[in-house]
Amino acid sequence: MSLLMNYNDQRFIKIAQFIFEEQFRRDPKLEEELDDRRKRLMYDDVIYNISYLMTAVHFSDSKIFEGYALWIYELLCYIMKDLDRDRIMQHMTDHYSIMSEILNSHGKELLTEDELKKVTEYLELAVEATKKAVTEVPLSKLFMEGEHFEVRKAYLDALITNQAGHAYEVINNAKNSGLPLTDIYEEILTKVMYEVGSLWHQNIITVDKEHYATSVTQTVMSRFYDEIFDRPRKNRALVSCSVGSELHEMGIRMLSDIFEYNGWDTYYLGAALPESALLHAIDEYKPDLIALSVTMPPYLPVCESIVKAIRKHQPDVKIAIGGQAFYNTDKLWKKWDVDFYSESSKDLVQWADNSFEK
Ligand code: B12
Repeated sequence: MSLLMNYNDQRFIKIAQFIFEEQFRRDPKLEEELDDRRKRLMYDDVIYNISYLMTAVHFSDSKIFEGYALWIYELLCYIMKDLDRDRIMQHMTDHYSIMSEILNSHGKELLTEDELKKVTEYLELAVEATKKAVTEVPLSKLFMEGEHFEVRKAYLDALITNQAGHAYEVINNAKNSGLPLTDIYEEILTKVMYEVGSLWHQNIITVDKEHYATSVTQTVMSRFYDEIFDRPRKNRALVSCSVGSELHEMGIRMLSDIFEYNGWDTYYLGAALPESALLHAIDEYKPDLIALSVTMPPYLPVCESIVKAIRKHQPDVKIAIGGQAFYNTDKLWKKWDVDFYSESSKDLVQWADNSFEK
């Protein structure tokens, strides 16, 4: 076992160099992702990685290297916040595969056949452990509590690992198992999107991953449309939108879908709708109910002014407000001339169905 912890052994350094160069040769993207400082650190890491592997082989204890593989993976995720967890997993699993190939081809004089067998086996175990670690992110209480945790976790994992097709499959299976649309929207998609926001906030996932999760979820929602628009009508109309320069519109879109599914004719007008356009839509669609959504607190004053404008324009129309901007207020909605506020879309549908019963 000549390689054991002997950092100055020239044969050891040569193997580390081979591994390092081979990884750059196979993956040209690394040149963009790693500046000179990161390259130096990576080179040092190659040497550490081999020494940990050799320690595991020395004691015939695969756990020594597996534990190290998880430790180094989390460390790299922490120090390379600009890279996705999925991408760092790729770095490391490629690295272990290259290590295995090179040790098996260039390490024959240094290691016995039995040791090389262990090298191969332990590196494969490290690949598997690192792949699994991608989705092992800290989860909030809100996410873990309540029914359907398994579905939420499976959907979140699919988003984190860029598997849009699988994400859709998870939701489709939930639907086929009888989960109502409202539960899928509120208990799964909403809570997963909150978790995505929280992971972004903690710098655990990148901005592009958050955008990816958003676009996959929007596509998943659109796949319900055949059913949503094919339900008995109630001859009631809803106009809904987000106000101000608010770009968050998935919540109000979910609300609108739930109303449509419940037999209402919905006019969902998207994000950042100006006041004049909303008043025009009210004249055109003559809704029974208007639902306004605010996520970012700085748009609350715009919402307040829109509520006043609607009241002046159409005193009889019912107005409901909601969205996360109200969560951290001292019941702000009570001070406005609105008919309904809730944190949940489901509550509004129930209230509306009762209020407008003929
Ligand atoms: C996706 C997302 C985006 C997307 C939005 C895309 C889209 N098409 O909607 C984009 C990338 C555009 C975005 C941008 C930004 N975002 Co953003 N975003 C999110 C994220 C991850 C998910 C939002 C979402 O869809 N949630 C799921 C929906 C279903 O939930 P919901 O809106 O709350 O709706 C539910 C209920 O509130 C209710 N409801 C909603 N409306 C109404 C209305 C009525 C009448 C009723 C009864 C009920 C109701 O029903 C819904 C269903 O249950 C959240 C995280 C989070 N906590 O939500 C951050 C989050 C909202 N974003 C945040 C931030 C900071 C930003 C940016 C400032 C980031 C930046 N630096 O650029 C910008 C601001 C852009 C802008 N001007 O609005 C912060 C807000 C922090 C704060 N409190 O101020 C959050 C909380 C992330 C975080 N954890 O820090 N974001």
